[in-house]
Amino acid sequence: MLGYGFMGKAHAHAYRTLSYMTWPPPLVPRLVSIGGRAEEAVSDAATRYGFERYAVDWHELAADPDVQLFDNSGPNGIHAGPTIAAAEAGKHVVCEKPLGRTADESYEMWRRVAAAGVKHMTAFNYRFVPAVRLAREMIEAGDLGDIFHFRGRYLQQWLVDPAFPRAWRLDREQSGSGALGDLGAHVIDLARYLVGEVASVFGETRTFIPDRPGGSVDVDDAFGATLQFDAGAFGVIEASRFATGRKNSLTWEINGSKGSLAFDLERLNELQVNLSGSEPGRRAQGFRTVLVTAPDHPFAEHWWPDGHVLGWEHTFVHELHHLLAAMADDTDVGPHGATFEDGYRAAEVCDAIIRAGESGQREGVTYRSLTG
Ligand code: SOE
Repeated sequence: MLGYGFMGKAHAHAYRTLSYMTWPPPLVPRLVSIGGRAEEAVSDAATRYGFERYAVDWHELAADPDVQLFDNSGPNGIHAGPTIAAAEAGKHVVCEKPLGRTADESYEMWRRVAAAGVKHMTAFNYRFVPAVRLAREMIEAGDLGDIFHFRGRYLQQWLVDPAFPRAWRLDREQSGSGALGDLGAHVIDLARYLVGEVASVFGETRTFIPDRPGGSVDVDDAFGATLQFDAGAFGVIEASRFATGRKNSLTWEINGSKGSLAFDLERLNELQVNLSGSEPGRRAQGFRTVLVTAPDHPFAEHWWPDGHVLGWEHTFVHELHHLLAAMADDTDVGPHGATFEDGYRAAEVCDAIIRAGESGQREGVTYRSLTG
């Protein structure tokens, strides 16, 4: 594993938990080595998370003969080099989102890693919320009919304070973009997973505070965009780090000819369901709350009796379990896991939103294949 901060902790927790909660696990993870530049911190992380050793140089991790899966939980600027090197050394790879800092970098990652013939997954963990998987199953089964709307937003507040210093997430060289790639990429991935491919976008970005202690900010603090989906649906999406009062608010709603679904990450065990066609009459119409913890709900087999709710950290358990199963059985990571192609496609949508902001015009989204 490269990176021991927030995401490293979430992934390490998942590897440890899945090895006894999902029974029998597809593979039993052995936490071989963890990498990071600050020796004291990475050595502490190795002890705390249960890794056998640590490395301050990622080349050591990528070349380690004991490593079979390389988990890149590091900042965006070190996604490409180490992940490609590990894949070319024959290791399966999982990389945090956004995959690369730009669509070009993401494409290069997909191309090189696919050519290495290893399994690859972009860590869009919200695909692995049970309510999100249930929504996907319902949409695939036609329960919503024709989809008209996707409405999604991801709101945080941590940049409202002008004294908050410039960190790596505010530096384009290290992060690629701001709220767009960090939060918007999740919304875009969910839009693609639930509704389908995005054909064109219109959008704008904003930077409210361009100068902070430690330097200037050259990424967006917020963005808004409209999406035209291939299949005809209309999307409206938004993300911000300036949404005062909102901590980690990821919400989406989908409206179709036969019904609607709505989700809120801060109530992640619930799916709001309105199947208008099956309601008894207009006066009784409305959304009802389905608690997605029943024995026949997605991922329930790993956990507790009905009603014993899950948390944010469990999305990573499901996600990494899925990847280990693909490795063990040589099955595809997609369509439920996001592959590097999915990571690349989300990046094309992000780049198109930036282009639309610059041009003031609707921008088409074109996707490259591996052959060109
Ligand atoms: C920080 O904004 C962050 O950790 C994102 O990087 C994650 O992808 C999101 O899940 C939570 O917020």
